[in-house]
Amino acid sequence: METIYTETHNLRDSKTELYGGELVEPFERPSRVHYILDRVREVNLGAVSAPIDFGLNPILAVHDKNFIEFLKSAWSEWQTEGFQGEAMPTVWPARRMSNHIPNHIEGRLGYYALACETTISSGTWEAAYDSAQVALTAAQRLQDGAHSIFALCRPPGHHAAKDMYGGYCFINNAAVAAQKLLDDGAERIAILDVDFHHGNGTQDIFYERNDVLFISLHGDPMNAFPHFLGHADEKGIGDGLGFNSNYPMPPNTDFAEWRAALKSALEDIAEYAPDALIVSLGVDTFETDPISFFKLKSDDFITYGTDIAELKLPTLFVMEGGYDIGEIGLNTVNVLQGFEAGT
Ligand code: 7XA
Ligand code: ZN
Repeated sequence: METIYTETHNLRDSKTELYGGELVEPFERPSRVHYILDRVREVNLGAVSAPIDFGLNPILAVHDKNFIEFLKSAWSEWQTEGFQGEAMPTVWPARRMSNHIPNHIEGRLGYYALACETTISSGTWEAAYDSAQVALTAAQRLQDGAHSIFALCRPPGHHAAKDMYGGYCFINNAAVAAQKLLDDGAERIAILDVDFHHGNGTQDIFYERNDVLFISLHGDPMNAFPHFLGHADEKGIGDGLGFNSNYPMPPNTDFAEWRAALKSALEDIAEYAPDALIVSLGVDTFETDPISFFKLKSDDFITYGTDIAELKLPTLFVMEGGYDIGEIGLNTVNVLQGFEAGT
């Protein structure tokens, strides 16, 4: 399986994350991807190739133009104010407040952020833009006939909504890739999100549409980030009704329980008969992930990769989360090798 990768992700190297009331070194850091790439090379998974630049239009096909303009300029606007730390929101349009988009960067950060752990700093926009290009290039490879492809995206994307960032995400790489496949002729795309966290951004983007089936397996939002989306009763609206499925699961969920949800999701995907499958691949379901509460073991990642291969669909894996950095390479590549073994 080919991997699409660019070292531009290193530009996303923020120094702070608000966690437990402290500013700590971010869990989402460049070394995550270095370990994954090391493992890709160690097992000779396949070629590692640079992305093509598809420009801004495919990003604007799923994101609000003003939001993208904000992401581009937020860091320089923040610096212009003379602030010394990294850019983070401190105020939100909470219940019964106005929805005017403020001029001041402090207000616009609150308007466009869904959470405040994720700072914006030097190089954030450039890395996020290239991460989307990695996903777009991977989508192009599927269109060119590849059966499977790995988009080693960083920063991740599945929390980024049409006009919101947060949860370490800025541009929704999986959504951008799905939209490209549709715009280039596909009729139906399925997105299976196996990251520990609910893919609220992907759900938001496609919630009223029936050309993308979105299914997410994740920690119950009653107990896990993003807390305000990801419940089982969120089924889509309008044309999208019936094309959104959530499988929230409780603390300490083990592989048997998780796999039962996966099997149900795979049946729904098979019935939908998409032209291609996009897997939002986060390995923060691992038993020792520092910010998650599922109990998958390293071998389980091989098993479920093989389960996904049974769909026999052209499949694009898009990297999302995973923070046990010592094991992130093994667990991620286990999924890809499991998939190849089942192909
Ligand atoms: O898939 N999403 C992630 O892995 C990031 C979740 C961010 C959680 C922040 C909670 N303080
Ligand atoms: Zn996650």
